[in-house]
Amino acid sequence: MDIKENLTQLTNEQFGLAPDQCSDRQLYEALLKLTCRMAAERPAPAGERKLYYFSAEFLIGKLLDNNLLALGIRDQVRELLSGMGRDLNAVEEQEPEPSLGNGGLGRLAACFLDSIAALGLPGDGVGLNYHYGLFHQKFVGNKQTETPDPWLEQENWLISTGKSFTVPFGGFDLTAKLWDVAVPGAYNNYANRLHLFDVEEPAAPPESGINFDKTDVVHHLTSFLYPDDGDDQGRLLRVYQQYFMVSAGAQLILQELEERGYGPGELADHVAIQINDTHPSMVIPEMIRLLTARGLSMDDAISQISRACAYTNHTILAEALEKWPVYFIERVAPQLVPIIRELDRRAREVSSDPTVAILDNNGLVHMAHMDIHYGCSVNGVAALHTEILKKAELKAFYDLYPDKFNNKTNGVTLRRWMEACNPDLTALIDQCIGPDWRQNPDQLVGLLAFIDDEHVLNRLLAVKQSAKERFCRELRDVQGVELDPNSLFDVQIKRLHEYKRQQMNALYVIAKYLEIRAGRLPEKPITVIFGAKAAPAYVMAKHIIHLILCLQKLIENDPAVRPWLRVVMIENYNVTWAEQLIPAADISEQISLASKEASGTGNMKLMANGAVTLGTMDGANVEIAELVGPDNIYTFGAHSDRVIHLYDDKGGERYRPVDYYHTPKVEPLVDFLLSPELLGIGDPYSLAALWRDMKGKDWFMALLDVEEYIAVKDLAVRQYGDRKSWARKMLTNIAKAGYFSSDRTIKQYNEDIWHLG
Ligand code: 26V
Repeated sequence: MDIKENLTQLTNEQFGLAPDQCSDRQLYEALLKLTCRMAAERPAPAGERKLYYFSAEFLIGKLLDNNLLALGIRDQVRELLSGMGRDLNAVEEQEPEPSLGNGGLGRLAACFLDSIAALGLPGDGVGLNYHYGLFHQKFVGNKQTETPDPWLEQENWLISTGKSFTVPFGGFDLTAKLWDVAVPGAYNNYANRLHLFDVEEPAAPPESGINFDKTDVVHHLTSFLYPDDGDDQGRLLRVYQQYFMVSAGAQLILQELEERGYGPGELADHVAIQINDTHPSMVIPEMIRLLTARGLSMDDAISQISRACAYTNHTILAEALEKWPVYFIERVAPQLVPIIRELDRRAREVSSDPTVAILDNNGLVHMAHMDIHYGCSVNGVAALHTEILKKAELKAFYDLYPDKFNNKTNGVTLRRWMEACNPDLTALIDQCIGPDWRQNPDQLVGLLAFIDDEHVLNRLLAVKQSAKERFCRELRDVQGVELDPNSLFDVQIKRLHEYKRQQMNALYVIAKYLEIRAGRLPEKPITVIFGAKAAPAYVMAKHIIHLILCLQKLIENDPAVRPWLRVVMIENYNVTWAEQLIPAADISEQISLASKEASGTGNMKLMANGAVTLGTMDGANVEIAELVGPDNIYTFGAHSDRVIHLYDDKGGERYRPVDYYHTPKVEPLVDFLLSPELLGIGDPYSLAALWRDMKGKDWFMALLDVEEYIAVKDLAVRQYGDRKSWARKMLTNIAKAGYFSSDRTIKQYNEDIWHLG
């Protein structure tokens, strides 16, 4: 197909202009239409079984670049535009980012859709069409504020399907309209779909902030993505959202099954349903309801759904495991309650252990328990995480159903996280080992043949340097902050949560600040870069953001410290920022308290772009460490078994932060929160609250690991000075990143769970 002809036709039709007369915005709209059309015209992959990946979040990020790449026309379009003196990057900047996810879980779902399509497997996503996605973060007075982030412009990726389904809520029905986003597969001519359900009459944006009438379900059901952590309000709305998604999704599945010529009694032979965390768990009772309404017996309906469904667990944090009061479900979807009670009754026949019941004595429905009893597979997202599920969190279930448990270590799509976001690195790799690593990421190990090749090592350093310079320009233009691209870029980018321990990194900054003030300079200037959003109601997370922003300001205004140490927090960190920052990172901060980070996926993206991990033995860091070997990663901190022991109030020794606070090295760092320097900049109430918490509670044990953390980070900073040896570490990390391709992860899901044929 002739791209030039098509583009010309489109710009003529839309704007009455030739492409070279168009603005970047107009070119973006024309390219959007072109790629959307090309992708939508592609057929779906065939197969005996079709996967439906149910997820409350799909953090897809901008799509133009990704889709041009998958359609195989990216280079052509880039050349065409540059022939007209235009720059594809500038055109791509016009696209608003769809922020339909909070963080790791949502981005993983997006990577998975990309891989499912690239592997030519029949599999669609099912989710909700949030109008404002995750909030837009702005810093005002060194604090986070939140505003809505509308991404749905007139021109967007949604394809109107004309399909709709009636969702029967208690007391009223609501129509779920189906919109699709095409997901073209790289390396083939297929496309899958991301199905996003929406209400018929979405509400207008809120007047101010992100507050809205949470009781107006009819209009607001799809307004906002639920900010996962902490927000207690709107829990009922969340249940409405979940039932809306799964009821419409289950009806779509049955409609497609019928269109493919199969009856409801053949569901499991032709359908696989992946339940991404517990948000879509009500698909189980809902599908049972629909199957029995179509004539199946309860036994048969349960047998079908149990063979079709599989559940992925993404966290062991107790507060994140969903338990809905049965009266919520009574109100939202009363027709499910007798089914859930029956499922609970049958589960109690399998085991009399009350801890594995679905409905507990407090009237709470344990969503994960329903998934485990009535699904065919339970998986964790990294080897260590799955082991902890089996040995601790879900031990009673593992004893009951050992064969259901399996591990699927997460992965990321290297098409977006290397090829698209780091073209210079991609070109260097191509020159070294040829282009086939794209489809066989394990071939990246071929880079190890160049471990002593000075020319390649120097080029690798040059690629990193230019990514850092590019990032500095972007940050200056957008946020007005000037950084030194010759300093070491130490990067921690992820949601703000106490278990991820951004506060421990802040203590490192304080340690360096105090040393520099005392005349002891680091080997190399250091720039500590944070990107993080805090859930709007998560008070402690907001105190930590405040501390980091205060440190940023303190150091910016200190001419003695500023040349040696900088701190910057990126405003509104999102997928688009990640794509610019990850190629520029030298050190990848993965410092969660061991056992708490189920996997992490930023760790994988960063290593694939040549950042060296500084991390605890947590989540997928453990696998990274095994792959790259001790010379190519910096690990520290208490291991998960010790941490679990420290939490154990029966047999264990209870962790007491004061024991670690009262040491000559730690006390001055923590007390700096109440120093005149910081109190002069920040909110004394917020700083004092954080100080009190660190000393008295420190639930995620930052003080346990902080001394070792600082020592290891200092070592990394010193070793960074030996450029050749550092380049070897970078190369080794890139060479071993192939394992973390989500294509590998998806192949394993397919072989072990989905069997899409
Ligand atoms: C949810 C909540 C909800 C209520 C209060 C606290 C809390 C804390 C965390 C969460 C997140 C739950 C799910 C999640 O996003 N998990 C992430 O999934 C990623 C993909 O598997 C994985 O890489 C991350 O380690 C994991 O945190």
